[in-house]
Amino acid sequence: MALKNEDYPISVQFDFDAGTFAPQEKSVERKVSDLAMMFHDTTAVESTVKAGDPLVYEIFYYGFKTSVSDMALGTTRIQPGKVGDEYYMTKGHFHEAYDQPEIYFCVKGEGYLLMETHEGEFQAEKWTRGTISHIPPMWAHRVVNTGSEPLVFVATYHLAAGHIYKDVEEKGFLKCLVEKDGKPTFVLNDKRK
Ligand code: M6P
Ligand code: ZN
Repeated sequence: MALKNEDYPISVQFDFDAGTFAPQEKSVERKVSDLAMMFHDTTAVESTVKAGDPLVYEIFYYGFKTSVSDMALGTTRIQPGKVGDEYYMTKGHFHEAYDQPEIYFCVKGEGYLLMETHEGEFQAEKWTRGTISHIPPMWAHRVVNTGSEPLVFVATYHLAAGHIYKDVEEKGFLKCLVEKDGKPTFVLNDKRK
């Protein structure tokens, strides 16, 4: 089969200090207002948005699409911070394709990877620099930054996986991470009580 331009090997360069890589295809920013329905304290959401709507996280993408494959790279940089007592986190999503897994690699910072199935199985993985987690198909996934510096993780997945946000927007994850007595603490999500 004749090779097309996109079928040749390609590399990008990761910057461990910045938590980004170059070249990039695109990037997306999410602020507190983009995550308004995700945090449990709606009054704190309102006042944080009014006070300047800070950046929560950025995603940098590269899709290594070839004529026969669709491996993709995403790097996410979550700022340290809280809305009320709840730590900054990603929206979290299920994959559209039921048979698609993903690998997350924590390269900077500390926090938790929360995962949950439609059947209500919940699992949280403690993350420090160097933790690599496999997210099996059919588990929703969200990352929470409980540290005092940016949390950066690298994701690899197939573009065919797709994202479904609806379930997480409506019900959240079974547990939230809030600061209690200065420590990250799991509490049951109000929407599930
Ligand atoms: C990773 C990948 C992306 C995802 C991003 C942020 O980089 O899983 O597919 O978009 O994290 O997560 P979310 O889409 O839940 O905001
Ligand atoms: Zn995913």
